[in-house]
Order: sequence, then structure tokens, then C-alpha cells
Amino acid sequence: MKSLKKVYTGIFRDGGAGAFSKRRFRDRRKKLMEREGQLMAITGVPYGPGGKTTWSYAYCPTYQEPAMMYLTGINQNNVILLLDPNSKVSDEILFVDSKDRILEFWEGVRFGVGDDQSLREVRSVTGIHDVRDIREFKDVLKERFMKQKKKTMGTLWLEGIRKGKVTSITTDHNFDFKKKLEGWLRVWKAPKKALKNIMANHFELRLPLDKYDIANARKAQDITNGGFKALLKNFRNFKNECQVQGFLEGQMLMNTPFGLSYPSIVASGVNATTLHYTKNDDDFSNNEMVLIDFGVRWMTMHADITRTFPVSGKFNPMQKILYEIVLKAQIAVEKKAKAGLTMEELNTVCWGKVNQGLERDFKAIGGKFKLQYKERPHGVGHLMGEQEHDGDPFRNYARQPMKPGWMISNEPGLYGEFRLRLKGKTYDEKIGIRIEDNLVITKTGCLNLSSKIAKTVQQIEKLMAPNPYIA
Ligand SMILES: [Mn+2]
Repeated sequence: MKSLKKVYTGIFRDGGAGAFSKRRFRDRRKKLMEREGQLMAITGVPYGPGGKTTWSYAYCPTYQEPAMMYLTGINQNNVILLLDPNSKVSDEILFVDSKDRILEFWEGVRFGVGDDQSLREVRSVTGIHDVRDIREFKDVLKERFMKQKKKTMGTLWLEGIRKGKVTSITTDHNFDFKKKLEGWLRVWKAPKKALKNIMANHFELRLPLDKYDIANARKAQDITNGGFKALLKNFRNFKNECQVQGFLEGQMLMNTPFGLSYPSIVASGVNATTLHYTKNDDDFSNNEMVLIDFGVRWMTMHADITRTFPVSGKFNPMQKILYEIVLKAQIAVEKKAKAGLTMEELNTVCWGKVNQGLERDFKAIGGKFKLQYKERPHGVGHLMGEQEHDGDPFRNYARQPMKPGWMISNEPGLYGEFRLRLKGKTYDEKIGIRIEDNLVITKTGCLNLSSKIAKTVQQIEKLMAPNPYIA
């Protein structure tokens, strides 16, 4: 007998909204249609993990274009969404692949034209009634485009200002799709610049999280926290970065089918001064610190956490001073963050606090240091949501007032060479410290979703302390 148990869970992310998911996705599309008021076509990813790359990239349980995920909850390649707010016949059509039994034999269940049961499932999750064969897309689009009075239409591509110039991401599926549409529009004799970018309206609607997103983000935090706690309690068993990565990711993945937010960074000693260190293959030595940047997804939400702690389980005096400089800056940012402020203003708070800390708490007691950058090593944070780094990739949002519901990372860091003589002992280390939490912005302040994850010197040392009941 054919069992339907969990058959479709790989294909759909209902956001935990269950029976309400249909309404939720429909509301999102309706709001976009209200704002745009024009015909729109949005593409999903054309191929799945490993489809156009080498096998080494084949692992990724959630791979859909985030815009498509946000509007439909579908996690299967080759879908196109057509939104036509001015149509009285059907204002939304989803175009999907035909059923492919051979592909299914290799890769598992997929929905498709020719399998009515699967299309019923598509309708019930997405709330889109009109589901058609993707091969009809071009003809339907042409008919709809020609019929409307306004000779424009919208699609999504990633665009922003870089060094004063409008720039696009030209290497992704969104841009490929845009070029394809432009080609068709030329043939259909549409006016120049008939194709409009819906990015601004899309992000304005997508970035503020709703209660389901926040619940999912909290779940991702809980699982990530569980992995971190287990890691610290067992840390003395590990000799190198790779063992830590294996253990930590194993602990986390045992509790989520939605995968990691990104491959973990496990950087000990001087390796932590490489911001996106990924080799994870060095041995530990007892006096250094380890920086780990890690997290999991739950549904489509992410946790993005960084912690830095001593290999020995005890911060040395210089490590403690430097660590607490970063921690104070992080807490200052959290206290300041609220709707209406910009992330650029948070940057000023953050790096001002770090520099002030270096002067008052380190230089003043004879500390010497050389940083690897002039004013700041990186931004204090980035937007999060459907993607671990969400919002426009050019980060033009950093100068816009933050909105209630935005999720941002709060991740001050300190990277460089430090030397201090204390009580007759000299400490001399090349160190990277970063502490990262995730905040949801509210009207009056913010919620720190990561507040349960140990980060004070005391909390960390307590978790790493040997169990007194075991000899
Ligand atoms: Mn981050």
C-alpha cells in the first residue's frame, strides 16, 4: 500500500501555519498585487541542489528562491508564479513541471502535471487554484500582457546602489529570467523599459516577520542553543576544529530536518582573524580561544549565532578584558536598537563602544594592539529572514529606518594582535572575537531571540567546567 506519511514535507514549507497557511500565502500575494497593480511574473529556482554544480554542493534541504518560498511555500524547482491583479478570470496562476516518474525514482516525490493528487496538495498549501503546465507559461503571459491597457509588467531581480551607481546581481536565476522576459517583450513590441523591478515592494512586505516566522526563528534558536550547550559540556574531548564542527552540527541536525543556516565556522586562535574561515582543520592549543559561527533553520527561518570561548574552559586575563569589550558593545547595540533607527546608527554605537573600550579598558592599563582594519572590521549586523542574509544584497537598507518585525544580527567583533603585561605575566596573542545574537526590532526596542544562549564569561566558564561529580 502506498503510504502518504510525510510524502510532501520535503516539497512544502507551510511555515508552521498548518490550515492557515493557504490564507497566509494568499494574503502575501494579495498585498503585493495591491501595491504593484500590474501583471507580474516571478520565477523559482530552475534546478535543485547539485543540478548545475558539482556533487559537493548537493546538500541543501531548502533551496527555493526565497521570494517564491515567501509567496507560495513551495520547495521544488521549475515553478513560475504569474500574478495579474487586474484580471477578473484568475488573478494568480502557478506554472509547474509535468510529473516525471524517472526523476521521482531517483530523487523522491515531486508534484507535477499529470498527478492530480499532487496538484491538490499544491493547491491546499499555496491557496492557488489555477495550476498549469509550465510549457504554457509564455503563451499565457503574452495573452495577459497584450490584453492589458498598461504596457508594463513586473518581475524580481536584485538591484541596488553600489558606489553611486545602480547595479544588479547578474549571475542568478532572477536575472536570467528577467533577460528572457525582456527578449519576449521586444518581440511583442512592448515599449522600452516595460519591465519593472518589484524588488522594493517585495522586500517591504517580506522583511517584517509575522508571528509564525518569529515562532520558527525561536525554534531555530532553541536547537542552536542545544547544540552549543552540548558542545561546551563536552569540549574537553575535542582536539581540533573538525571534531567540533562534526559534533556541533550533528547535535543540531538531530533536531531539525531543515538543515544548517550555513556551514559552521570553527576557528581557533589566529584562524579566528579570518572572518569567513571555512577550513576547520586545525588542532587546538590550550591557551587560545575558539570562535564558532553556527546555526540551523527551522522551516524557512534561520539562526545565525557566533560565540567565542577559551579552549581551556577559562579565559586568561587579557582574553577576558578583550572579550568583555566586545560584549559591552553588543549589549549597547541591543539597548539602542528600535524601529525608526538605521543600522548605520547602530554601527556608530557599536564601533564607538569597541574603540572606547579599547582605550579605557585595555590601553589605559598598558595594553598594546594592532587591528587588521581602520575603523570597523565589518558591519554590526545584517537583515535576516527567508535568507540568513536577507534584504537587498547591496545593503542599501543600512541607511533606511528599521521597521518593526525586521530581524537583524547583532555581531560586534575585534580582530588583531594584542599584548598586555599583567601581574608579571605577558600575554601576546593574535585574536579574533565575535559575539552574535539575533534581534527582532519592535516599536519600542527589540526582542533578543538568542538571550538564552550562554555568552557572559561566567556563563561560558560554568558550562565548560568539569563536572564535580565525575572524577
Ligand atoms: Mn551573521
